[in-house]
Parts: sequence; structure tokens; C-alpha cells
Amino acid sequence: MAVYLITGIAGFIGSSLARAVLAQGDAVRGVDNFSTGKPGNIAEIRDRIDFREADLLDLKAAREACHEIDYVFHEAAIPSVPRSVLDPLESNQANLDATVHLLLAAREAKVKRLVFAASSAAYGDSPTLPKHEAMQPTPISPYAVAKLACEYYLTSFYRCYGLETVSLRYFNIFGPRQDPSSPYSGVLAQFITKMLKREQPTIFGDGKQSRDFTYIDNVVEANLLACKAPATEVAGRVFNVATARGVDLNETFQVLKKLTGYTGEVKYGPERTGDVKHSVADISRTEKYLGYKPRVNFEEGLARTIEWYKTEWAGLYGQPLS
Ligand code: UD2
Repeated sequence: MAVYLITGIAGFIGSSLARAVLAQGDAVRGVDNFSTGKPGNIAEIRDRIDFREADLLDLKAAREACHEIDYVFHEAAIPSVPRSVLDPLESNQANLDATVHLLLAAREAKVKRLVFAASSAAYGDSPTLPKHEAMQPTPISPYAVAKLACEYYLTSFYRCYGLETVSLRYFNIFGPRQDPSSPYSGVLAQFITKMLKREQPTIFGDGKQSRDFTYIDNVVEANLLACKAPATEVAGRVFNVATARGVDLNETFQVLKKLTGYTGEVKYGPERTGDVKHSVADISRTEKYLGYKPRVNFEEGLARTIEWYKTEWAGLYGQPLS
């Protein structure tokens, strides 16, 4: 039985990974400082994991977290472009400094492999589509810069110290347990919950911006594959995790209208500073080296997510959706 450390375990992605690791019969240790994570996300598995409330900015806590660990899934972050534009120092500390601490701790603990939640934000607004890993990154927001710098650190720790690292560039992940309650929440979580409550959502800009919205189960699978792939093929490298299909926000709103029964219209507001216009992935490298295939498509993912918000969200957070 292997032992996995999951940072940001109380977050949407971390808590989904924890369930998958437990399901394959391995052990889970988790850390979270609850800056964006929610205790409710791990309540149901709390007695089956070694959970520690800790902040990776505390190097001692990072070292204790990595002690006798085989694999690390590093999901802890402040994952928001606009929040980083408002507070770049906070973004740098939570996203970059904490990662360097974790890398140091993982190297000392001789973990087998560390897999990192990198971001498609690294590509910025380079005009080439789809985005592939060999492209020159052109990050716009402080968040994107911090996530990209982490990738470079991961590669450096592999090349300088032999710590096996893999960066997975997530493309706009969505699914059950994604928090819709903050203005910094992902657009699908916000739109779905608003539309179920018959509240009007707002599109920032003209709605022609596109995203490669990726359902959480695809991401979980990519992480598990990243632990298993041969080091000679994946260590120190970066891989897109996406579906290879982009949809724009206007179209997304129309699809959500059908799925939620919302009959109102959308409002348009000013474009968000630091926003990327188009984001669609080339996933051929991930398919080739990780054996990854996106198994749940956008529509199926949306249907499952809407069902979860309708049936589970109210129970967990006491905010009924009509
Ligand atoms: C970025 C990254 C993503 C992930 C995420 C973490 C890109 C392309 N993607 O997502 O991979 O790292 O950061 O937060 O950089 N929007 C609205 N109305 C709303 C909310 C959002 O129109 O109420 C727009 C927003 O302006 C943007 C799109 O929806 O154009 C997606 O926004 P988001 O915050 O869900 O994610 P994004 O693309 O910043």
C-alpha cells in the first residue's frame, strides 16, 4: 500500500483525488489551511485519512507532511486570476513560495514522485490554438506567472536533485464540490448555481472567450496515470490535462439554459483584467506519454455537476437550490 500526500485536500480537486486514492486501496495524508478549501469536502472521508490543518508556508509543517510519503499530489493554491491581480503578493506566497517549501520537503523525504496542479493560464494570450506544451508561455496574470514559475522549479528539482516531478497543466476544471460561493469561483460553478436559483449570471466581456472545460474525473485519472508512467518519459516535464475542445461562454450559457431550465437572459459586464481570450488544448503529448484520454465530455460532465448541486450542495452547505 502506497501513502499519498494531498495538499489542498479540502478543495474541490484535492478532495476528489483523495476519494480516488482511497478507492484504489492506498493511504491518504492530507493538508489544508482552509484558505479556500472547505471542511465539508472531506467530512465523509475524514476518519479514513490522516488530516492535518497546516500551511505549507510553514516549512516545518511541510516537512512533517512529507515524512514517509510515497507520492505527492500538490493541489494547494489560491486558484484565481482576478484575486492575483488584486493581491499579487498573496498569490506569490500561496502559489509559489509554498510550492518551493513543499519541493524542499519532498526532496528531503525522498518521495517517489510529486505531481503538481499547473495551469493553462501559463499559455496566456498567445494566438496559436490549440495550445501545446512546446509553445513559449506568455503568462498575463500574477497567478499565471506563479504557476509557471512552479513548473520551472519542478523541472529544476528533477534535474538538480533527481526528485521525480510532473506538472499537469489543468484547463478550467469543473465538477461536483467546486465552490460556487465566492466571486473568484470558477465560471461554471457560479453560472450553474445562479441559474438553478433563477438568478441572472454575468458574462465578463463579449462572451466570445473560449475555454477547454474539463470534468474532474478526467483530471483525477491524469494524476493517477502521472504517478505510474515511466520516469524516463514524464519526470521533469509538463502535460496538458484537458479535452481538446473549446466552447465559448455564450454557447456555454445556452447549453446551461437547457440543462437548468433557466429562462432568463445573461447580463454582460466589463472584460476581466488579466483574462485570457482563447484556451483550447492539444492533448497529444499527454495521450502519448501518460496514456490519458478524456473519458467524460463537456455535456456529460455538466449533467453530472448540475445533478450534484441540486442534490448534494444544499445538504453540505445549507443553501438550497430550487
Ligand atoms: C484560469 C485558468 C484555469 C485555472 C483557473 C483557476 C486560463 C485559460 N485558465 O481560469 O486553468 O488555473 O484559472 O482559477 O487561464 N467569467 C464570467 N462570469 C463570471 C465568472 C467568470 O464571464 O461570473 C469569465 C471569466 O472572465 C473568464 C471565463 O469566464 O473569461 C473563465 O473564468 P474562470 O474564473 O472560471 O477561469 P479562468 O479562465 O480565469
